[in-house]
Amino acid sequence: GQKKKQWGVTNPISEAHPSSSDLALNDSLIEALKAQNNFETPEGQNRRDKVVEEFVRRACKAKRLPASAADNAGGCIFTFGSYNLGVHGPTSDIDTLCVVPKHINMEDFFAHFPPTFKEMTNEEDITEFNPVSEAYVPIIKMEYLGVSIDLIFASLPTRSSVTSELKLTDKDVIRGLDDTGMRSVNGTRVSNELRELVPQIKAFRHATRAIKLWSNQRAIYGAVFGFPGGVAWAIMVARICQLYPFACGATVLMKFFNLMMKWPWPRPVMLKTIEESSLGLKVWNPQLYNGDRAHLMPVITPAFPSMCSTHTIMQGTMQVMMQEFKRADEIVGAIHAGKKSWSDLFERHTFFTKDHKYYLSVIAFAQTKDGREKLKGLVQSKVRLLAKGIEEGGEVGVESARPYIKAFERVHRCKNQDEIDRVKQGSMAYYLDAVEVAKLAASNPALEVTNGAIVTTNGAVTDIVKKDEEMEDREIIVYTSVFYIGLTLPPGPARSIDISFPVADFVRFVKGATDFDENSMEVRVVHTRNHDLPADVFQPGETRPEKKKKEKK
Ligand code: 3AT
Ligand code: MN
Ligand code: MN
Repeated sequence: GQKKKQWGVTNPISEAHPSSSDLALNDSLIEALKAQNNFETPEGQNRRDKVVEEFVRRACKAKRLPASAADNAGGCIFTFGSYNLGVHGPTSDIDTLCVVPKHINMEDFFAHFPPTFKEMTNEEDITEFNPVSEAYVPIIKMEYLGVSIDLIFASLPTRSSVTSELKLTDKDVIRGLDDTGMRSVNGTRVSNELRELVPQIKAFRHATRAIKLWSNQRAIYGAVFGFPGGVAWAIMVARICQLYPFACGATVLMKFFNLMMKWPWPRPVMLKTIEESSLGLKVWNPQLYNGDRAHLMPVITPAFPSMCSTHTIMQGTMQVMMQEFKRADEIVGAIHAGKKSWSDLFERHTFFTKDHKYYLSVIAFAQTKDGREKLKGLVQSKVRLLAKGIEEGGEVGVESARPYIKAFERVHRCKNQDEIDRVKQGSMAYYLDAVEVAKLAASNPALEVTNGAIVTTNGAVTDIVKKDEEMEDREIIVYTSVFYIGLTLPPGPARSIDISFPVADFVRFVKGATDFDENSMEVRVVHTRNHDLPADVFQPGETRPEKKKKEKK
């Protein structure tokens, strides 16, 4: 007989094809996703594909640098991320990788690509262009024809030419790459291999879209905060697809929660047997490495060298996820029974409305907008470690600490140093919401709010201290990004909370970073009660926690 292809490392659980009721549930799932604006419109998709085509054409030309001008095998562009997987939404970016032969190096790329690309492109088509050559993964972030594009770069040390025939999944491609190069090609290699390991791409895409939406709504998305990121969630879904190779998206989704809930963690989720270490490269191996053995919910990337995509998951975030799997499993059971609908599954979390009584506000303060952007990245990358420090330190009075998955960006208008100091401490008394910022700029033509300073028509006023002393009537605009950590206290009578050690460690980490400018930035961690949470953390229609009135005896 015909040899059947086995998907993944075990036999499938079921090879059933969708029943008519499965298909009906799948249709209603797609409707629910559409209602959440999860898909791009056909026009949007069309435009996006055109942008990619145009971008690839220009980018390929632009990177044909002087040294390689003679040959026409100078490199090519690949995509990765949600666009490559086909699970992107209307606001997704397009993640692109430019691969070039050995004679073009990183410096060449950052020196020549930006001017060349700009030269050959209409100025008004590029609305943002920001090369960051010093990043962990050097990147050019841009907005081209209204679409955000991330462009990263890799030079292959074993190739003297690179054409579109290059298969990036070939192991040979990474021979001789340095760490930075390895990181740059890894995203595309993982994404391409993942697509090949999935039995039906359509079911995978629908289920992955649903999981991305669900995990964002439930605030359990993002590696930087100790949850799975886009790739990790996609690998988990892909594994379920392998176990139900003929199932439609809705069925995969329903099986997903049950299997993940019962998964015998820390047994890894993987899509194929891990290729052994070679080329001198480390591969995830809990038998060999203590670090790997410590991973609580390992989800392993398929492309060599396999890594754990979920190494940031902590005790507390894992616990939250297990609860969410359980909740979702119950809801999909009810959906299956016709008692609930998909929108119940995608209901927003209650992180700020119900889950906690005590929060930490991690306040990143900066005098300029640019400073805030820098500091936000820095603080964001450490917030999870603060939560971990609190959890692991056995701190008096705290059982678990859960980071929220996004920062709140705020603008404040202050009169003097005293008010600025209060903003640093979390005060919202001088907070400007977006409407007020616009009003401020419109109402006073003499004032222009730019880049963290009030600029008068006579010239820039940038020095806050000077403004305070000499320009009493001027107002000072300052910026914060605030991260929240929800604390769960042990049951029983309330005890005092002392988290001064992990907080001190965290602040030291942040302030020790090279990007931290002590003259214009500040980072603080303050306690916030649920009824003191600022209004902008709530969605319209949500009930804010209220201070309980003392009961009369
Ligand atoms: P969107 O639909 O774009 O929101 P996505 O999964 O494409 O979802 P990103 O574009 O943020 O997400 O990321 C795509 C990949 O790029 C994921 C990861 O491998 C890599 N990546 C993202 N952010 C960083 C970062 N700060 N440093 C290094 N790699 C990153
Ligand atoms: Mn993306
Ligand atoms: Mn991106």
